Amino acid sequence: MRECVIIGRPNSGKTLFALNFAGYLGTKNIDVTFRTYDGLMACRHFSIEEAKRELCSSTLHKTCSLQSMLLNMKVGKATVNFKLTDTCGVSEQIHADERIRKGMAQTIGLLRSVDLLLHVVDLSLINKGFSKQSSIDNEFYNYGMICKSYVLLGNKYDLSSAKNNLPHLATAFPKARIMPISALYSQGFREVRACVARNI
Ligand SMILES: Nc1nc2c(ncn2[C@@H]2O[C@H](COP(=O)(O)OP(=O)(O)OP(=O)(O)O)[C@@H](O)[C@H]2O)c(=O)[nH]1
Ligand SMILES: [Mg+2]
Repeated sequence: MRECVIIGRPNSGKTLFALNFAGYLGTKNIDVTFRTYDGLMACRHFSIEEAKRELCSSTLHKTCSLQSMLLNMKVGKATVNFKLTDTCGVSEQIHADERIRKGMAQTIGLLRSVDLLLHVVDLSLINKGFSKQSSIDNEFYNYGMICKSYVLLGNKYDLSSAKNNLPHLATAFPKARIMPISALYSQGFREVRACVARNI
C-alpha cells in the first residue's frame, strides 16, 4: 500500500492537517496506529473531533512517534486505500528529551521509503527575514528535490500574518511545488487531494 508521510517542524500543523484531511475525504472515525522508535505499537479508535482534541496542541512536540491512519479515496472509478502517516516534528537542536530525539530520528528514518512527502511549514513564520540557511525546512526541501514526489504545504494561510508570506516561501524554495493551505479550515485541500490521488 502506498504511504504519504507528513513532515515538518514542531507546531507547523501536521497533525491538524492529517486529521482534517481525513475528515475532508469523508472519514468520520479513524483508527490511529502509534509506532514508537523502539517498535512499540498501539492502536486507538477516535472520532475526528476526539482525535483533534487529544492529538493536536500548541505545545511543541505533541506528536513524538509515528501516527498512521488507513484512508481511502476515489481515483477514477476505483477506490484506493493508502496510509497517511503523521510524524514527530524535527528541529535543528538536539532535544533534551530522549523520547523526542528518538521520535525525530524515526521521522528521518522513514523518509527513504515513502511514496509522497507532504512537507508542512507554518507560513506565518516565513517572513521577509526568513533565512533558510541551516534550517531543517531547507534540509527537507533539498531531500524533496531528489525524491520522486514532494509537495510543500504553506499552512496557516488563514492567519493575516501568513497571507503576505507566500512569495517569500516561493523565493526560499524556488523549485518546490507549493500549495497554500489552512489545516484549521480545510482550505486548499482540493489541490492536496489531487496530488495524493496521483501518487497512490
Ligand atoms: N490558525 C491556524 N492554526 C493552525 C493551523 N494548523 C494548525 N494550527 C494550530 O497550530 C498548533 C499546532 O498544530 P498541530 O497540528 O498540533 O501541529 P504539529 O505540527 O502536529 O505539532 P507537533 O506535533 O508538536 O510537531 C495548534 O494550536 C493548531 O490549532 C492553521 O491552518 N491555521
Ligand atoms: Mg503533531
